Order: sequence, then C-alpha cells, then structure tokens
Amino acid sequence: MTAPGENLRINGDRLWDSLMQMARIGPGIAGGNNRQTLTDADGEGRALFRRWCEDAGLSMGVDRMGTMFMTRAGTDPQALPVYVGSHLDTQPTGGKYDGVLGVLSGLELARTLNDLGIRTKHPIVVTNWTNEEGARFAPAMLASGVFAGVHTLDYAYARKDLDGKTFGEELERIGWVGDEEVGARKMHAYFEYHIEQGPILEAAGKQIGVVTHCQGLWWLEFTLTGKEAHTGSTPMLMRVNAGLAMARIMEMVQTVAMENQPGAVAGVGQVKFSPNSRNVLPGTVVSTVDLRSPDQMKLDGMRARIEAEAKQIAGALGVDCSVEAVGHFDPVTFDPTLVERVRKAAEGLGYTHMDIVSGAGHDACWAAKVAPATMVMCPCVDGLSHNEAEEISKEWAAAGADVLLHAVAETAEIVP
Ligand code: HGY
Ligand code: MN
Ligand code: MN
Repeated sequence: MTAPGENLRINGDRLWDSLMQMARIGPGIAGGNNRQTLTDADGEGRALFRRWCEDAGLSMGVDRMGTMFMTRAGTDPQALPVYVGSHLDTQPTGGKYDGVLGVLSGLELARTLNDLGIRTKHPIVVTNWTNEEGARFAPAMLASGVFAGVHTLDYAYARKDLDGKTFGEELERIGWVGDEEVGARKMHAYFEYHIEQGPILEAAGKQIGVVTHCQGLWWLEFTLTGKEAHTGSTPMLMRVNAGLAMARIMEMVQTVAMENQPGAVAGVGQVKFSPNSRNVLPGTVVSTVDLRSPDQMKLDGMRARIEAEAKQIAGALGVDCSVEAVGHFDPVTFDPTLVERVRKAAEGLGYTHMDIVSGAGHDACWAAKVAPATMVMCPCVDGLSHNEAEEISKEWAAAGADVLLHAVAETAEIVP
C-alpha cells in the first residue's frame, strides 16, 4: 500500500510549456532573456505569473518591496505556511531558467496537488522575490534581504541604477508596491529549486543537487579618481591614470583568488569609465569586485587583502581610491532536517543525487536567517549561466521539481 502522495510526480510537459511561455517575455537578442527587475518586461512577467496562479486557485499578497506571495490554502489556516520561492527577474543577458525554474516549479507543484485533489495541513506559498539578481539595483537578493531584516526599506528604495533611477520610483512606476509590511510573514519552512549555474552535477552525471550550504559573498565597489586629460598630448609621466589603476587591481584580484584555491572565486563584471570617451583619460572609474568563498576565513581574508592592495596600487599612480561594500552575506548552512528530506525524496524517486555547495547566491540565503530553509538543484549544460545560452533538459527540470514536490508535501503534511 503506497503512502499518501508516495508516487507524486509533477507534469513535466506543463512545467516546460510554462517556462517557454515565460521566456517569450523580455526576450534577449541571443535566445535568452533580458527581463531586468522593475522594467516593463518584469511587470509583464509578473502579470502572467499572477494570472496562472489565480487560475490555479492561489490568492495573491504583495509586500512593499513588490514581492509576490501566492497562497494555496491549507486545511489549518493557523499553521505557518511552507514557502517555495525564487525570482522572475533576469540578468541583461540572462538565461530562461535562472530563478524562473524555481518560481514556475512552485506553481507546477500547486497545479499537481490540485489535479490529484491533495490537501495539506500547512498552506503553501509560491513566492517571486523582487530583484534577486542585483544587476540593475545592487545588492543582489534585495527584497529577500529586506524581508530578513538585513536591509531597511529606505535603503532598498534609495538604490540607484546606472541611469540614476531609484528602486522605489521604478517599483511605483510598474505598479507593484504592495501593502504588506516586508518581513511580517512568518514561515514554517522555505524551499528554493534552482539550476546549479555551475558544472558539478552535469560532470558527475547526477540529476539532483542536495544543497547543504551556499558560499559567502562580498561585492566591493571601488571608485578610482584620476585626472581627465587628453590621451594624445599628455606625456606618460604626467598622467594620473585611473584606468591603469583599475587594470592593475583586476590583475591583483585574480592573483588573490588563485592564491586562495581551492574554494575561492573573485572577478570583475562591470567597469564604468567617466567620461568614457576614447581620447580622454578617465577622471573616474567605478567598478565592483565580486569575491566569494564557502570558507569564512578565506572570504574575509581576501576582502581585507584586496582592499589594502587596491589602495597601494592606486596610491602608486597618484589615483585616489575609495571602496564601499555594496553586497555581502556570510557562508550559509541550510537546515539539516530539510536537507535530509530533499535527499530522501531524491532516493525515493530513484534520482541520482549528490550533496553540493551553491556557488551562486540565492534568496534562500536570506530566508535561512528567518526560517528553516534549503534548496534543490538540477544540472545545467556546461555549467553555463548568466549567459543567454543557458540550457537545461526537460527531464532535468522535471526531476528536480518532483523532488521539490515531495519535500514540500512532506513538510506541509498531506491530509489523508
Ligand atoms: O550573484 C548571484 O550569485 C546571483 O545570481 N544573484
Ligand atoms: Mn538565480
Ligand atoms: Mn542569477
């Protein structure tokens, strides 16, 4: 006799179809997505997700950071809900699955429980966090950070994009300022399903990543101030070259990361020259160094060394150097009980699996500060992500969603 829900499986075709429909909103130029947070495309994606959820009988709540909470009622309204979340916003040259797989798998989980007439004691809340990527408004995981009490609402609302627009203005403009106090909701547990965004699972031939930890992160924004001058008529020894300082800092960052192997990464994805004219030496250079490690000592040691050596490099060139930490979270340990539940679900479903540390940051990292939390991962092709060519298979997507379904259903307690 099978236990209630023992053979639960999601509808892989329906999940894949939802992913492909969402991918049509905010299309990139190379097959991926550019659905950056608080753009009109983000607003369109939110509206589609809301319609799908309401068609599935879920009721919507929105908080003042615009995070969407879509609730499937439980039999005990007093029971704290089980949250299943991720994000619909993408990088400027993002893939179709980063974040979106987790949100739409949460919806698929609700649709499947509806199809099978399965009730749970705890409500289940499918969540779309605002601005997970931090590409347009730093830091990443901004809304879940406010929810966890790491950032204030005012700090978040004041964050500016490269055009000087603020988060608060843009959230208002797309009409997604909700009425719920951010963080007022209490969670029984939080699950997030995500593509690995790295090569480990595919290389090991495993279908499921049982995520035990997430590495910590610093985003250090450097502002280098040199002297704007003519690139043709200014003698080399008279230059105060902020661009050269940035180039040497990037080389140093690479050296620091390589000297902290294994288990450390660091690099630069964004450099803004001003005035950014091809025959003017930059007056200012602004750039964010992204450094990460699962090891707290390494993480903080790298930060201290990069800041100190950057000041020396800039000083030797007469360039002024200031630095601000614009993103940070310590290495995260996910809830062992929930991790074991994911592992058992993978085993029970006959999926190959392995424990894994997440290289990328996720909203689950902040959710873990306020509730028991964990993640499920599926492989991605060549480990490629934050690239329009990001790819997974329908089978991988479905397997992870099956595991998510079982772990969530067990946590939400199926009512016979
Ligand atoms: O940067 C990250 O790790 C995440 O993709 N926002
Ligand atoms: Mn993501
Ligand atoms: Mn991402």
